[in-house]
Amino acid sequence: MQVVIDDPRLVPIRARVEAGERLTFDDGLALFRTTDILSLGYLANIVRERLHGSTTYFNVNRHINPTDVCVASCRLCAFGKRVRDPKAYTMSLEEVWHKAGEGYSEAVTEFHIVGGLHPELTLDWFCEMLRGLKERFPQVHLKAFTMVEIAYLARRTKISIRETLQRLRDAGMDSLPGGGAEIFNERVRRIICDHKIDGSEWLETARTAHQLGLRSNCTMLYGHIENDEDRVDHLVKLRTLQDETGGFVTYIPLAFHPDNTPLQHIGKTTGFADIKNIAVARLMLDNIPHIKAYWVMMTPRIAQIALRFGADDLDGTIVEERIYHDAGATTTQGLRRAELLQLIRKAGRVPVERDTLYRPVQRTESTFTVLV
Ligand code: V47
Repeated sequence: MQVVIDDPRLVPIRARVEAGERLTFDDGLALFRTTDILSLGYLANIVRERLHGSTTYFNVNRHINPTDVCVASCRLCAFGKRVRDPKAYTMSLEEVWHKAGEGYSEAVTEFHIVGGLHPELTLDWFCEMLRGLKERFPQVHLKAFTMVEIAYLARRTKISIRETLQRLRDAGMDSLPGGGAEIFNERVRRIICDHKIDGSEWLETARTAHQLGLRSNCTMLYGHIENDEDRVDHLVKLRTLQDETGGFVTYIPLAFHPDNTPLQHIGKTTGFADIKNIAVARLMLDNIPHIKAYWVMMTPRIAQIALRFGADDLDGTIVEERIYHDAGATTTQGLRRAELLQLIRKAGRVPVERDTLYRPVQRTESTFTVLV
């Protein structure tokens, strides 16, 4: 089929995509600068279908945020609270274990566990939390702690990143989520999250995790004060690390939600920008297997469209989400498995329930088997 490409800047990129060649930094800029969204989607869909056909992944997961106390005070964030804030919360270990079992009857295959940088919770506390979860839910994959939390725990415990990761892994951590990467450019980082580890430390922590055999996801926060160059630079840095380690499983572009943050004056992202960030990622990140349209952040309606613009994953049931809802997300807290199936099928795609590492899951009622 000969599709007409309206934007002449995309014509040479089309040739490279069709030949399976790597796109350059300047290609990335052209992709972010085009308004020819249909051609962009056409190109991203070529790569998406080459890798995954029509298969669209989702999982049955539960988010757990043990604390919202955070020493970092990032301007981008509406979730973190100071330790003495009367609205702040910190769960006890028993509360974490209880929370894990609450919710839908559908048996979850993953707990996604992230929280604030708490000045008093120790590495031993987190190890006990993981051990307790494994004891109670031995079949559930524990995807826990952003690179930022790992680096903070290492600093507070006065041990290396490697040893911190090893101890958490020995206690039951199976992989790491992709949060905290924000945008690697230091100028932007100083404004939106100046108390966080810098971009090179985020990448170095991911490198160490991958060297230990742990897989992780990766993200980029867009739609605040970053420019096109910052976004392309971020994607290229992830791609370069992936060439070295192969440890990233999934990339998730995260749209900035400004409500209740000090950056409230910045408007919300548009559907156009959300779709574009999915498509450009699919085209630039040729070595990262999966691109996730995170429905909480994009809304299920836009996430469904994204399945035709490069995304092959919708994330999961989630049950209870706090980080985006504190920042003004209007989406529901969780989706049922049947709703995810329907969203995918109505987009003409083939749903496949997966575990965290993308092994298909076969279900009978509320139990499951991972097919290896
Ligand atoms: O690290 C925080 C971002 C991340 C805001 O790995 C905000 O499978 C927008 O990383 N507006 C947490 N974004 C979410 C995350 C994630 C989500 C789903 C799946 C996976 C995965 C990872 O959300 C934070 C930060 O980058 N964030 N505040 C905000 N106001």
